[in-house]
Amino acid sequence: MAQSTDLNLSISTDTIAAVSTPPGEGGIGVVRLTGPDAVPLALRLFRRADGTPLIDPLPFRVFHGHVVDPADGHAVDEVLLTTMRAPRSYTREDMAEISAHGGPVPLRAILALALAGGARLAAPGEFTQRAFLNGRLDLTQAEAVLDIIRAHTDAGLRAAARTLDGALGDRIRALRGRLTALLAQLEASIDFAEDDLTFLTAPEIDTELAALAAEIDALLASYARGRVLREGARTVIVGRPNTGKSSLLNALLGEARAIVTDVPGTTRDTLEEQVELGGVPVRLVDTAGIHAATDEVERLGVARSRAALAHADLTLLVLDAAAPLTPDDRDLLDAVRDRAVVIVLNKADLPPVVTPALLDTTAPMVALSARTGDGLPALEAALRDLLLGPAGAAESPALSHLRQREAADTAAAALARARATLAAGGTEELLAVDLVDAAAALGAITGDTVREEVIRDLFARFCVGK
Ligand SMILES: Nc1nc2c(ncn2[C@@H]2O[C@H](COP(=O)(O)OP(=O)(O)OP(=O)(O)O)[C@@H](O)[C@H]2O)c(=O)[nH]1
Ligand SMILES: [Mg+2]
Repeated sequence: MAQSTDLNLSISTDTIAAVSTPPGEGGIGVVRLTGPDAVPLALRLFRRADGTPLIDPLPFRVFHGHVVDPADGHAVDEVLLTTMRAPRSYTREDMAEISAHGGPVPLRAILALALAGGARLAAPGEFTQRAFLNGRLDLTQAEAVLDIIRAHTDAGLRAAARTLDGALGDRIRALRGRLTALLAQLEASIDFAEDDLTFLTAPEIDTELAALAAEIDALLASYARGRVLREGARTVIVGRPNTGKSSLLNALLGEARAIVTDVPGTTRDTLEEQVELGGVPVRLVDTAGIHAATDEVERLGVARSRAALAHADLTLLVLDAAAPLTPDDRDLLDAVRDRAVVIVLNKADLPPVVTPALLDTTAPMVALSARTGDGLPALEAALRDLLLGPAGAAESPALSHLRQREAADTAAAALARARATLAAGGTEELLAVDLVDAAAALGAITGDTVREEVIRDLFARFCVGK
């Protein structure tokens, strides 16, 4: 559970209301209220099924009845009302939730009555912002709420759920705690320098700094995985003409999306589709075969293929394993040498001509047949390993937002400065400055030491009602 923040943010204590379910039609829709007047306000709008008002309801119970317009006593909709008492609610304030029929008109009418009754319309993300300001969630958990709502795949959902559970925040706070302990030691050695006491030696301090730096590096390395799970990986299929790129796209999609013919140069423009491969959300891009093009349309297509290649998180280089390598194949093998790439030896249903031994590369290779589907699971496994790291790593908490990575970068830089200061025989005071910077940067990730604008920007990305 998150610690309460030591920020001096102005906590608004008025009562706010919003429709918390998405616009459009649904079986139910929810109007949510939070703040000191949330429960009495909801009660003023509510009549039980037998027509009597509800007075002093038991919290955490659901009541059946109607929302009525206090002005004329007319029933607006048949609803369920739930009341919650602080601090045992999402915001840690008193809350009321009115579950009505999920149409825009009844929900708007109920919201209008709540606003007329004294509530203010909630700003985007204001419910979650209150949960943060009241210490129920840290910033990594607030961001995980968004990641859960926007998850593309089950694996992405699991990662976000672990962060919401506090796994990332706990790890950051543990690191920050170690920095604080080190600082306390340094301060003691500054204060009691004249006494004959022994404190940590420079090598001991450096060992701890190196260990902390390694942990932060591991967190930084987790960002690639966290981002891919959250946003998906842009995966570009390249190769010379006719190797079966479009056939591979179709096989991975499970539908005949791209035109496939035996004429080289069939695909003339890039084509993008979203799929899930091995639990990873993937944006697949099919491209025109790369070669020395002769006509103008082909030349433009090839230029687009090269541009797509430049912006790929991952490349699938498709070779025709049933035909000898051509100079175009060799050029492409060179072009992808330093990239995250899987070499696909396609047309494995035909007698092999190109074998792994012939290719001078350390990249992972998968032999498959886009025509029969043989070998596709091996390609999914190779993709998953490249994007998420070896199995198991996916279970440890990962940074998933650029904001978090930038703060971790700042912390890593401060630690590197601290180690340089130590190596140069700098004073404890100088060392302490760097350690304070590193601790503050880590605190920014969880929201313990973050600036008010950052918090405002972050919650502005939420919708109203969250
Ligand atoms: N036997 C066999 N033929 C395949 C396989 N994959 C693709 N082909 C054939 O290879 C030819 C070219 O396939 P495409 O998928 O259009 O190849 P491409 O790389 O997209 O070609 P361009 O768009 O022209 O660059 C077609 O005749 C396919 O049927 C495979 O696994 N086995
Ligand atoms: Mg094609």
